[in-house]
Parts: sequence; C-alpha cells; structure tokens
Amino acid sequence: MSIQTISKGPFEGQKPGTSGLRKKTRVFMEAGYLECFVQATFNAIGGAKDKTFVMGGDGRYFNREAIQTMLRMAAANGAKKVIVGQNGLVSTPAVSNLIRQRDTDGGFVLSASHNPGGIDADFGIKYNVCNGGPAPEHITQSMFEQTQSIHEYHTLDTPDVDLATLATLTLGDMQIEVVDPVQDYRDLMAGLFDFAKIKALFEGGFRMRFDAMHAVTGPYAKAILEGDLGAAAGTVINAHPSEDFGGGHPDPNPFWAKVLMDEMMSDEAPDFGAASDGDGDRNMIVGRGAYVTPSDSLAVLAANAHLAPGYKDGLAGVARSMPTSGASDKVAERLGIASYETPTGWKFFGNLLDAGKVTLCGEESAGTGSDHVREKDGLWAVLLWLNILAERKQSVAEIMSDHWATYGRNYYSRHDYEAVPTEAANALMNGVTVKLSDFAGREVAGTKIVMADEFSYHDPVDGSVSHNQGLRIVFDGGGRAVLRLSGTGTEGATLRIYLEQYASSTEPHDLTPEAALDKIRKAVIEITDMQTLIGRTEPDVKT
Ligand code: VG1
Ligand code: CO
Repeated sequence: MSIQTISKGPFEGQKPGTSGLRKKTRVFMEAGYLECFVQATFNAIGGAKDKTFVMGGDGRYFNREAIQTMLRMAAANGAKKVIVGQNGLVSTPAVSNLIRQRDTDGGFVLSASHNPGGIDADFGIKYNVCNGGPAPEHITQSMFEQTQSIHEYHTLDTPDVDLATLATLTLGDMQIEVVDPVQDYRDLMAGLFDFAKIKALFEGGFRMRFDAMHAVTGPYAKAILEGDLGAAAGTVINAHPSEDFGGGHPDPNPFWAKVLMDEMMSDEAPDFGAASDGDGDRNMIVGRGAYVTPSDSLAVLAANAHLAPGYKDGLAGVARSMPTSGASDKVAERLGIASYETPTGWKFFGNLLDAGKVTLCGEESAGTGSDHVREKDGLWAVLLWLNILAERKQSVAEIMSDHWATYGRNYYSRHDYEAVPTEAANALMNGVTVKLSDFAGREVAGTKIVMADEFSYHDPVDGSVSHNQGLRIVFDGGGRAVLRLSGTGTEGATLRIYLEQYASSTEPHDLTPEAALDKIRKAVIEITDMQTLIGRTEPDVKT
C-alpha cells in the first residue's frame, strides 16, 4: 500500500450542504484532487475497512480513469468489496437500487448529472449512504471538515483492472464484482409496473420516442422499452453513452432536448416522448403537442399511481421541493393524504421515504421518484406514465386537460440566470432578504404581495432544521415567486427564479405560461432590482 502526502493547503472541496462535489473536469484531474475527495469521504464515514460499496458513473469523460483510482483507494483503505458496473457505468437510480438490494454500506456515483461532459466541461462525484440515498447533511458536513484538514490519502500501486468483462476479481485484499448495470434495475421495474399491459399498448400501434441524450439511460431504455415492452426498434435515440454526450447538455428539458420537442410538436409526432439526463435520474415527459411540466407530471403521477401494480394500495403521502409548483398539493388534498414541502435536493426526501410518510416525491427540475429507491428515477417516471396511458387509453393532452379541469392548473416556469458574478448574485439575494419583512401588503407591477419569507425546513422525522433554503414571495390571486442560488453550478453563480400562477378548475387553462406568468415575472424584476445589480433581466434558460 502507498500513502501519498498532500502538499497543498486546505483542499477546496465540497460546499457544506451539497451532497456531491461538482467541478470542472480539469480540476478533478489535478494531481491528488479526486483522491482527496474520496479519502475525505472514507474518513468522514469512519473509514472503509471491511465495508462494501457500489461504484458506477454516467460514462462521461474521466469516468474510466476515476473509477480505477477509486477502486485502488477503496482496496488500500481496507474495503471488503466493491460492486462496480460493467465498463464503470451505472445510472444513479440503479446505484441506489444496488446499494439497497445488496445491502451494502454505501456507494459512489460518478456524474455531474445534466451538466455537459468532456475535458473542458464538468465532472462530479456523489456519495450515497446505506439507504441508497444521497448523504444527509451531517455526513456532508463531516466530509467538508475532512477536506479542510486532509493531508494524505491511501492507494495501491497496481495496474488498472478489467471492467469490460462480467467477473469477480481481486485487487489487493479486496473483491471486485463487475456486474451488468441493467439487470437488477430491470427486475425492479418489472415488479412495479404492468409490463404485459404496456406491451399490449405498443402492440396496438402506440408509438414513442425516448431520447437518452447520449447518456447512461441508453442501455436501460433499450433493454426495457425495446426489449421487454416491445416498442419499435429505433424508439430509443442517442442510446449510446458517449464521453461528451454528443457535444450537448444531457439535460432533459425543452431547451436542451429541442430535437425531441420539435418532433413531438410536429405533424409526425408519436404518441409519447420522453428524455433522461446524464446519470438517468431526471426525466422529461411530452405528449403529442403537449409538454408536461415536471411539477404537473408529479401531480398526474400522484393522482394516477394506483393504476400501476406497485402502487395499487394508494400513496402514503407526496413530497415536493419548495420551488416545485403546488399542483401535487392539490392532489394530496383531494386524496386525503399528507403533503410535504422540502428544500431543493433529493436528500431531503430520504427521511420521509424511510419513515413511510411519503410514497412519491418530485422536484421542478425534472426529478420524480418513489420509495422504490432513494434517488429520483428518470426511467421509472417514464414507465409509470406508460402504465397510466395503457390503463386510461387517453392521450397525454387529454390526461392533462382532465387533470386541470379537476384540480386547477399551476402555470409554471423557471428562469435561470447563469454565470452571474458571485458577488452580484449575493448582492441581489441579500438585497431582497433584508427587504422581505416589508413586502407583505405592497403592490408591485400591479399585483399585491401577501407574504414573503426565507424558507427553513424542519425535518419532521429527525427534527433537524435547514435554514436559508430560498426566498418565497406569495402574491394575491395564487401567484408565487421563488428565488434561490444554485448549489450545482460550476461557473460563477446561477440565479434561479421560479414563477407560478394558479388558475382554479373553473378558470381558463389554455393561456400560454408566458402570458399567465407575466405579472409575476415583472414583479420579480422590480423587487430584485435585477437590471442594476446583474445588468440584465432576460434569463439564459427558461424551462
Ligand atoms: C439542481 C436542481 C435540484 C436538483 C439538483 C441535483 O440543483 O435545481 O432540484 O436536486 O440540481 O440534480 P441546484 O442547486 O443547481 O438548483 V441532478 O439530476 O444532480 O442529480
Ligand atoms: Co441527474
């Protein structure tokens, strides 16, 4: 075993409160950088000795080298075994499943999710704990503390191991099991959904397009959609995971999945379209001529989940992240089940899922999932939609208009201002924060503020409190704006502004989101003094 000493000062590591580390790939490739993060993680969890881990990534540039380094370090730190995906590939939800199915101590996901890949793009690593979910805050805090004092890491001086062949190998005293990353996940899905019914839907001529965005869900979607469910060959496009995701952003939203969107809005559109992100935990749902916002998707899934065998007994409750629209709350209210509002980030759903308080969870950022794993799950959401479509025998557009006629519609849009100088972004957020308490009752851009606050979350299971989770401004007549800074960006600050306007079941549901949200948008521009502070009012990306 070799112990490497680190000469640099405090390692600039993971921000406290974030469950993984995301940086430019070149930063991860600096001598000792990846190693420091991995060693800090092992130290933070009380060492790796005799432990079993899962490892897998989304196949982006540096995945192959990083996983070899991490295997050597796990062996040098005394780990008993690592279960690793063939060629180093495993989707995030499948890592979560393997951690749970194989009863391991935890796992590492190598991904920067929806961020682009390549030597000049992004890389990331996330540590998940034994329930299969992202490390909770007390562990990420301890990881952060470790990064501040780390001065050595442990590794072996051994050649790379063969990850191309399914086999059980040894590295030092550690066992490495190279597994098919798809199989266990595929079995899990077959147990939750009525595959026969979905197969019959495809046999009846139902057509679908799934855009894997050159990322990790390609092999999963091919095996399940085209293999098990009999969707036509070619249903899954961009199915081969590539190191730079075909030069695009593997971010499933109308902006980055434009090719799919264009097809779905055309005369030749198939019945159903979907996409997933780099590591397979996000999803986009679109019907023929009908884009479904992630917030609406969560609400529709909550209202119809009982149609799938895995959820036939109904739901314990539904949780959504704070910026996610209130559409799912309306469903929970009618079903008479609990609804929870958590901070952004999947780790906050973990306790609620473990305690059996909720069955479904979702985020406005294209994340939906359930208690089957402890991560959001892109393909799972697509399969649940397919199961619902197979049962209801209606189009996506019909399901949406039915839904809005029953529960009302939450018009919704997120505006991202990217690469804002950090100081300017902080000045904007601080400026709003100090004024928050004076907002109630004020008229801005022709609309009245009812209440405004900074969101703090009190975890109902372990009693922990998370402060500073974004600013909420609620307007008269069902409008809401949320402001927060991204925790996953790798360049300057990303300011996210979330706009929402509720229209009750009897109000019109056919406005464009732009029109329905215009007042709230103008109010936010005025409240934040955006033009002065960041020099613009137009976002880079609207989803
Ligand atoms: C973003 C999303 C958030 C999501 C997170 C990780 O965070 O807004 O909802 O949980 O990405 O998603 P932020 O802090 O940049 O807004 V991904 O697919 O890593 O796994
Ligand atoms: Co992701």
